Amino acid sequence: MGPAGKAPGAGAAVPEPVGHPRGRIFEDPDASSRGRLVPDRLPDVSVVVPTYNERDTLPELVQALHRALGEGYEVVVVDDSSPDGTADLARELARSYPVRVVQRPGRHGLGSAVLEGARAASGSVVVVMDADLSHPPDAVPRLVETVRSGADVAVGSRYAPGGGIRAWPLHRRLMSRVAVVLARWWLREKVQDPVSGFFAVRRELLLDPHLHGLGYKILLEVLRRNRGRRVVEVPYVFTDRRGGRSKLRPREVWDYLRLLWRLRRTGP
Ligand SMILES: Nc1nc2c(ncn2[C@@H]2O[C@H](COP(=O)(O)OP(=O)(O)O)[C@@H](O)[C@H]2O)c(=O)[nH]1
Ligand SMILES: [Mg+2]
Repeated sequence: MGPAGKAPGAGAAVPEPVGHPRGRIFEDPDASSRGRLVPDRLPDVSVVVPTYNERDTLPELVQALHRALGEGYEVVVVDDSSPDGTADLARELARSYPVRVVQRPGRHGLGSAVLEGARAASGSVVVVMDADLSHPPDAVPRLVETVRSGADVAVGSRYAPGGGIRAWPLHRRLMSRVAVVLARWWLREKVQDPVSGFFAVRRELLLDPHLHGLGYKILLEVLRRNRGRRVVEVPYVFTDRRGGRSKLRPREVWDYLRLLWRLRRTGP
């Protein structure tokens, strides 16, 4: 039994930033007094959004997620101390929306940001998406429902029937296709879009200590570690980013090849 007078939300103290292995979670200190961000129960859905210089689109993304999800959700922004001040902007958004910010001291990559976000998340379902509006916020409820109705992983899929890609430069389409072909051939992956950056998953699958989060394609690792579990593809149409610039560097391409190699060696 906990000590008396400590009911959740009752006279809660101003939340302190919570220490974290690499990042720190920042909560808006005013939020508790307004009650808005201290729901009676923890959110069931956590949308993890890794960011590096995404000021242009983050506010619109957060608003659209709010329209799509209404309540019972949180957005966990994992920012690698973007020079453009994305983390400060996210903290401002946290005054009006259920946004939490994990700020890491340097750039550590997308995959590891997703894992860090999942560790900080409260929801039993975690949705992962880009900040740049390439992944449609109004498709998030479908991904969540798919997991709620029994899937372990719901993959937002550009290559399943009904999915697609709009306004993406030819070289990006080609790179994406090659990445998919490699994963399906080298790892015998059955999913049609195993390199998607848009997916929902039961949170505990992302807490697996064997995931290393190398490079951009964390979904591929999750799929590899969870062979035999229920994976459902949910088609959606990807559109090119609506602001800012792609963070994909040659290094991420190299990391992808290393990841493929590693997964083949260590996988089931
Ligand atoms: N925290 C964090 N986020 C990153 C990093 N690299 C990319 N991102 C974010 O990951 C998402 C995907 O990156 P993006 O540039 O859109 O890649 P693209 O869609 O393949 O062109 C975006 O929201 C980026 O801001 C990183 O090193 N750290
Ligand atoms: Mg993107």
